[in-house]
Amino acid sequence: MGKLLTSLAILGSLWVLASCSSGPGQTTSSTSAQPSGGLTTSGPPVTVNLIAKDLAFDSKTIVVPPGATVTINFTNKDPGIMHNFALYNDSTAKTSIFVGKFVTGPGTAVYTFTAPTRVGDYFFRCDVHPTQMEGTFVVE
Ligand SMILES: [Cu+2]
Repeated sequence: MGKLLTSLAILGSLWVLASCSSGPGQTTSSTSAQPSGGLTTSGPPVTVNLIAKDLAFDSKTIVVPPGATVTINFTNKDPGIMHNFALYNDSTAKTSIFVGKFVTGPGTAVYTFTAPTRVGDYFFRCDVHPTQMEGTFVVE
């Protein structure tokens, strides 16, 4: 038991080191000395509710802090139609950051991923309807 906890602590430290070393100009303002018991994350947790309805997202813009642990509560309200949430570097959608599983409506999914640590505008869309369902994912 003690051994396991130690391993977890080491893993957590490595994770923090790894996430802090990426990207220049990062302000490490928050010394996240969280009490034990919680998972060590690379950023503050952010929860976003996103609804897909009538082949459209209810949000065109999602804003999160750099490196945030993002949880998207995704709801698909289109019966018999598949949607998802996928995050890409830019609107060419060549480089994916996170691709959520497809959900056939009516249905829900919870997507969790780590936001980019670099401030900027990214691109999200539904991979099933890439021209109809898209938005800007802002890291700031
Ligand atoms: Cu869709």
